[in-house]
Amino acid sequence: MKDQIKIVNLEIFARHGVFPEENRLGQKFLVSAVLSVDTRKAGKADDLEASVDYGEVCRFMDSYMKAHTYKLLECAAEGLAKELLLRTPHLENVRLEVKKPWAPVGLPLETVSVEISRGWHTAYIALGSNMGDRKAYLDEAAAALNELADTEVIKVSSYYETPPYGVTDQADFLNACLKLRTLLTPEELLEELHGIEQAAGRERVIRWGPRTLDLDIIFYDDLVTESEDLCIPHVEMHKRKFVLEPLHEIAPYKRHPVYGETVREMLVKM
Ligand code: A4P
Ligand code: MG
Repeated sequence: MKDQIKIVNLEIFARHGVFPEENRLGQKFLVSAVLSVDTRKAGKADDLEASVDYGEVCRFMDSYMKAHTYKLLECAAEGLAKELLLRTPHLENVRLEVKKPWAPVGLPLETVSVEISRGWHTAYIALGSNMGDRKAYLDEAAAALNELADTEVIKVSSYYETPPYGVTDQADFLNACLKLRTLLTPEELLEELHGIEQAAGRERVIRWGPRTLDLDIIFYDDLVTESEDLCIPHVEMHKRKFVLEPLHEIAPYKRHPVYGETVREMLVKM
């Protein structure tokens, strides 16, 4: 189990609710948080800087809950979790419960609440371009990903000149991989990738054909998922030197969650 810092039933007077009276008069909310933080360093050095200051977290939760007026507890919890993750160093995950003991239901209940768990995820993205100013497209894609509010680019590989794979009568590609951390779900991340491809003038004409910019999700944590729009890990990644080579530069020992092999092992087999 990860180390946890727990805050139980912080009492906050705020104005969330679907009824106008609730927004006007306000009522009591109780907020609990389980903060996943590696406390080992702080525990050995007795240094607050290496951990999360729960006093600061309490003060922020109090001010956030008071500064906004949402209809739904879901919305208060979602916004609070996101802001906590963005502003609190060392915080990896937060489980938040927002209780409303005076919920105007007209029946004698003890409390109603919404509980959510949110955290940082690590994803690897493959980048490719074989039209126009290829280097500029890759540079701009990395910058655009880093500019997303909930996403931070951590590592970018070198750029590799590669012969076309699949449809071979087209120009050479420039390929790269990057590592990012994000609060986005895989579906939300894919949507952002599509937006960045479109901003680069990407037109979907031929499958595997020439493109200004192609962005694929290779890994998302150790998630294994498939739907009509999204397959993670990327189905073809283990067959593609143009993915494995740059990926190996930034994550040689990352293990494929289905095949069980590291990136290095997959590359050696090519
Ligand atoms: N999709 C499903 N899973 C994913 C995922 N993990 N990441 C869906 C991203 N997208 C995923 O992709 C089609 C649809 O796949 C997406 O809308 C998404 O819903 P696309 O980018 O529109 O079409 P595509 O790129 O033409 O097809 P595909 O199969 O993604 O092609 P690849 O795999 O991207 O290959 N040779 C070299 N040397 N370097 C290259 O970069 N790239 C390709 C394209 C061919 N040959 C190449 C290179
Ligand atoms: Mg693609």
